[in-house]
Amino acid sequence: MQSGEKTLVVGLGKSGMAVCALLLSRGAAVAATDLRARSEFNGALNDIEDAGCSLRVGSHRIEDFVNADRIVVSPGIPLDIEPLREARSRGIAIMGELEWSWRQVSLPVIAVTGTNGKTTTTALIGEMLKQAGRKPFVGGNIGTPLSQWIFSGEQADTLVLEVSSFQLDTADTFRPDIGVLLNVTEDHLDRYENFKAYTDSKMSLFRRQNCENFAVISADDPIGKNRSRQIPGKVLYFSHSDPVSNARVDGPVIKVEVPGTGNFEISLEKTRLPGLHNRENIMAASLAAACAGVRAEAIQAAVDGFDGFAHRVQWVRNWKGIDFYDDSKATNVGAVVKALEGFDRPVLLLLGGRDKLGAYEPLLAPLASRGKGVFVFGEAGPRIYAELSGKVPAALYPDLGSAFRAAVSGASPGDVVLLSPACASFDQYQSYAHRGDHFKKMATELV
Ligand code: UMA
Repeated sequence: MQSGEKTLVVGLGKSGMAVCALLLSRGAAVAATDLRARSEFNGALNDIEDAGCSLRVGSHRIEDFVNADRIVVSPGIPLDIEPLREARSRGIAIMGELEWSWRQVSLPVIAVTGTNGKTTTTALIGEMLKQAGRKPFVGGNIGTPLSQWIFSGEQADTLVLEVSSFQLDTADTFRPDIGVLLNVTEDHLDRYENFKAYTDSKMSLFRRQNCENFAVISADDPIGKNRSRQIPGKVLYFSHSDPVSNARVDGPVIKVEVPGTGNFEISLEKTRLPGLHNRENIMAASLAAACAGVRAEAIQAAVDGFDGFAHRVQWVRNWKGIDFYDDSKATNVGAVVKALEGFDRPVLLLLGGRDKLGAYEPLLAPLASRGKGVFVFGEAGPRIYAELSGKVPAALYPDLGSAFRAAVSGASPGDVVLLSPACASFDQYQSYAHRGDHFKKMATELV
């Protein structure tokens, strides 16, 4: 960055705030803009303003965008808003927080994307590296933006990053040494023109890779598998069933074969990560860690010791023989399919929230074998109900509370009551965590 150049930061959530703080600490000229009104920030703007950031809040103005030398956008900013289009037409460099911060560091990068499982897999890779005595930074879309970690001044020897499609859309030169694509199913169709555009975004993780880099792909995912031929790096596959994959489930173990590092087995006997989808996450993480030079003992120790995350098929309690699971993080249909496939008992499924406009029809197959009832709620309720009713037992409720009460009264000992909503939470909650906490509270208060 040349001195005197002005950077405009768009969006002042976690990503934008961290970019501003880092740039300001380096004495750069920084302007920032956010659609939220000043009063909504509750004083959070004070530090960057005191450090010299010039602010425009409450609206975006085209002149701020076209007067910048460079624009750093937060992942949640739609890339087709008028001021960005205008800046793009004038040749002003636009990049995302991930791209910008990646350019500031030179450390090996392991990047994980996919519609579902990213957070668990990213954290598990981090644990495997730690078990091997390494010092990874684990972050990105998982919670701590890379720029925030750089600003903190903490040390690391490897970056393990969860990467979203939104971040990839603005990451033109980002090149992970090891890239992991877990799966691609419908999501974010409210932001992408169609499923192909979303798929292209996910595949762009690999576009800058060279023949020295690794790509870890699911052989069971048709999108990843079919498009893996385009990947310039060394491709390693994981699979539940494909016998020639580099990692595959074989009874109670995962067999791993990575050229150059030898073959080993990882036992699944002690893992506390439930369900088939977590087998995939463990396989992908094991391959990525092995590519990074982690030995089998460290991988096994991480698999045995890892507890998983809140709101991801998290067991809440058993009440009168009924198990309650909180999977509020499942905000798309693919995640719900995977959650359902993890159960071999009758499931009463709580489904609904803010619609992301994908099809709900893929739920029918897993529901046919274990769906005891679907309790549909929230803004998306009527559309989901219209798609599923008549094909599976379904009923419509105004909110999660009433859907929950109906599910509990229909459940018997041995059943599972599962909140796995397939929708965003913002129609009735602040976040998926807020929604999951409400579910957990209702389940814990049952007497
Ligand atoms: N804003 C504008 N103009 C607009 C739209 C939004 O100014 O046109 C402002 C909003 O008023 C708000 C700010 O932009 O103040 C929000 O920016 P953001 O949505 O990028 O929020 P961050 O806090 O920076 O969070 C982002 C990721 N958010 C999204 O991708 C939507 C977080 O992922 C991520 O954890 C964080 O960076 C740190 O890397 C969340 C997410 O939902 C968890 N990700 C999606 C997913 O996982 O499916 C992709």
